[in-house]
Amino acid sequence: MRPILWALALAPFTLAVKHEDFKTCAQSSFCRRLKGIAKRQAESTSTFTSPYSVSPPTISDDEGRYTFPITSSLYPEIRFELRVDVLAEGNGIVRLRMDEVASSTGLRRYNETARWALVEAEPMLAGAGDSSVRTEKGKTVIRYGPKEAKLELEIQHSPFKITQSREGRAQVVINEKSLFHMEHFRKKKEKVEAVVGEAEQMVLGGDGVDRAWFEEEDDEAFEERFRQWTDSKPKGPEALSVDITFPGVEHIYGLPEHASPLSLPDTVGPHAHYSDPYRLYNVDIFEYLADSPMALYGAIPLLHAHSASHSVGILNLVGSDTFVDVEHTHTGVHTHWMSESGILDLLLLPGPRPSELFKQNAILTGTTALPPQWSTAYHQCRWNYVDETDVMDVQRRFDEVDIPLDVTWLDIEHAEEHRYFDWDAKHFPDPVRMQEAVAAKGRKMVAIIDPHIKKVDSFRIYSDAKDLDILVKKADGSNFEGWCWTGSSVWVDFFNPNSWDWWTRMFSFATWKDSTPSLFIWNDMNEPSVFDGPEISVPRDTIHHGGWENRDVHNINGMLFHNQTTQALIQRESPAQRPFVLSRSFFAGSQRFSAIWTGDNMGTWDHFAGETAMLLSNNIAGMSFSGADIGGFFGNPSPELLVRWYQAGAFMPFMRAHAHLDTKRREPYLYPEPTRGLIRDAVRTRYALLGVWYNAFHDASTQGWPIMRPQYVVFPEDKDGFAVDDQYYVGGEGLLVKPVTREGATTTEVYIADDQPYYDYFTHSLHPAQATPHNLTLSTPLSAYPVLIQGGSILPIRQRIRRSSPLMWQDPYTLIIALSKSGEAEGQLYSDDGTGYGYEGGEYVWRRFSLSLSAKGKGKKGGKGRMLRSERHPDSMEKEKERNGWAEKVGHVGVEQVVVLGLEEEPRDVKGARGERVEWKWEAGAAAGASGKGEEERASRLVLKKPGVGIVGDWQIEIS
Ligand code: NBV
Repeated sequence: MRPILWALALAPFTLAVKHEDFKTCAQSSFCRRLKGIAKRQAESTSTFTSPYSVSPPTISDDEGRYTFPITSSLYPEIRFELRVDVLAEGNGIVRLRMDEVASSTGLRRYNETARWALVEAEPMLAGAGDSSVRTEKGKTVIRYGPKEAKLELEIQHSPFKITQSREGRAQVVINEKSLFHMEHFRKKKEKVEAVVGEAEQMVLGGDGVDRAWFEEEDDEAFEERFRQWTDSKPKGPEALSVDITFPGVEHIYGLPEHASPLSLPDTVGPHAHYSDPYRLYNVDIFEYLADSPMALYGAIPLLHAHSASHSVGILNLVGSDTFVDVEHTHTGVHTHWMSESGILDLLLLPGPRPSELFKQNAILTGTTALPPQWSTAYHQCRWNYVDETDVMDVQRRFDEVDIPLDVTWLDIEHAEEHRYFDWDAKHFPDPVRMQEAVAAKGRKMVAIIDPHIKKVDSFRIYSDAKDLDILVKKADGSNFEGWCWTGSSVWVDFFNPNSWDWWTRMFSFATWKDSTPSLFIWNDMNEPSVFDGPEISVPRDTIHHGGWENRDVHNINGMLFHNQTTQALIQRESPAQRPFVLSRSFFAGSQRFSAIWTGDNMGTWDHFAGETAMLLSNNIAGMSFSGADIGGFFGNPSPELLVRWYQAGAFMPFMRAHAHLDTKRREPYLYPEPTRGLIRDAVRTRYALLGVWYNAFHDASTQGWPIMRPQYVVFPEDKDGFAVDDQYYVGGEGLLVKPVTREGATTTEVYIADDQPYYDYFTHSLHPAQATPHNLTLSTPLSAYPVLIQGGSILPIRQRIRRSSPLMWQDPYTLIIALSKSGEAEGQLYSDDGTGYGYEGGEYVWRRFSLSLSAKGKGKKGGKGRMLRSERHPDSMEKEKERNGWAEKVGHVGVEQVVVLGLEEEPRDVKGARGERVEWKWEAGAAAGASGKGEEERASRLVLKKPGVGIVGDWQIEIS
């Protein structure tokens, strides 16, 4: 091991992030230059106007596409072009693209981000009649979208400004602050400091702004140093600045990945919470801070701007290093985006509610792929399970203590000298035997495949990739080499299409003989992490396919790696099985391929507490299949913290425990009671609710809905909930969760925004409906945490928990029905084989359950006259007439119990599907403290035992 590796492995846990490894805005020449404009503007006493104008204002109309030439008065000889596309889908999505036209230098800006991030790089344009354009004095106005929405894009010619409005109200304003600037390509001799002599300073922009004012002197515009590294910057300055204002809103959300609150606090101005902008630059950051705008492993340049009256979104397709300043004022929220390179490719999502923003983003970047169902269950990871015996021990010991487990993970030490694909034969002499033994318990394994490739000719992955000439290159054309776990390493350039088939072949069972269908993949370190590189990554001037620099594609790079791994897993079997790949790095669109996790968190209360907001931010940006290492990667959490983390983890879309090499072993079975029992309860709760999770994943995969939904999404008009980011709803399932993240907390407050009753999921105690938003104070000793069922919901749960989720496929369900204040409820159950693609052809069962007042019971809120129905879900396209293999397979799966919470009185009769009398048990509700012991109010419970119905086919049960 080289010293740096020792340092990583042995670092004491009290160390915090190494700030010096990562650039601040002030240390990045492009950010300095662009922020300089904003600073000078803020400090100046006179107003200055943008030097850019739409000139001349000629417009070409080509079926929803409008093209505007643009010029800058500072550089009259340089031509820019703005293209406005009105898209066919999404009720009024507009795409704005701007680029420099035919630079005399022959250089081009990177314009392919959309190709990787979007489902279709060129989404369909609206038809000619779907938008109209008029040019009047000094402006051009495009009308588009649904008639009633009255969406308009006003392009002010000079100074250049774009305003998007709905029904006459401005919602997004671009260049309101005159910070828009696209640095044009120039030869080094023309660089700003050289050209801004006396004469040049006479070239003025609007209001006397001169070139020097707009482009401050910068010695590092053509070559930049950071610590011991020099960035050769062959294209010189090519940065892009754009200010985007959201009038009339008080909150903006998004821009993952940051360890920051969901509602993004200011980075500039009098209320700045952070002193540097939010940074999007995928990096491997060691011991990251729990509250910081610093860059992390992934980047999604998407924002929601939200108020009680409207929501709008933007997706800024840029893959280069990007800093974003945020400032709230009484008129709205201002953002200032500063990117190192690339064109402007900005999508305006019109909303007008969060629910529509999700659909609009899904149209563009796609939805979460429906994962194999087992991957929504519990994963046990550690760096490292050392050998086959260790792995088999884990299986046995989980069984012994009755804690379910679906997936056992192997970290980097499983590979010989970290040559991924080659198993360490000493510790894993027969990987196939091991995988099969694990699979025999209905379980899976995940092995890590990192992107660094050991540079030794005897390693086939290296020699293949070298021969195919698909490696990332240095500026001089030679293969880039860097240092990572493997020692001296190279990296495949997944932008190169020649790498794709080859990578797929590496995962075929014929090539990778030590793999089986129950082995899945973890792609770590794909920012990529390079131990001896600038900011622990590849130098920006390394070259990818097409001659693009890493600078241009940096944030997209990790997504290409995990995408190709995903494609390889899909192709290794016929018929294809659903893949599972966990990635650390991600970009807009990653949700189509993989799950992600929040990387190397610390086993501390502050990290734990911040995670909910981080996961919510991922979720609203499309990346729903996200989780955080349970227990924290670094450090040794106390039993209390670990229990709380399991309780929270049971309600994260991706549920995995993981730990650093140097931590004490912390598999749940190692703990004495009560810790072990409390962890068991949490994991088993996940398994009981797997059907509910699958419903939420299914909605995410079809609609783009987030799985974790923050308050502003569920209650978009409830202002008091807009900043709440420590509780959330699970999909549209009516489950409200609040992790207990305070040490020693014996009570926890939950915010309730609506006027529905809520029922404790575990105890069925009742929190009666209240007319106005309020806080509930719940008792949360270590054994308890707030999971509430919103009145009006039906949850399909399972009471029998087996050692792994696939073994539960034919176990019966229990329907938990939590009545709304009007005495009704509804829910759903989506199921399919959980692993294949048969569902795409209609091989699934999708039910809608409802409990409604029947005609004779209407008006009487009591227990009379209700009908519980199971019907085909209205959106279902499942096969009914032709053979539906899945429906046949689960035709015998029953509903073993129905539990109705909140009926006002015991029914007189319950008739089953065939008119037979169904047996029931009735427990009347009880007022708070009824027995004098201070207990909470209890909901009434009607339990229908063996109601004689199943999960396939229509039925109804009458409760009268
Ligand atoms: O592969 C080792 C670790 C892994 O366990 C962790 O989850 C990753 O985020 N990996 C990072 C590399 C080094 C960590 C210090």
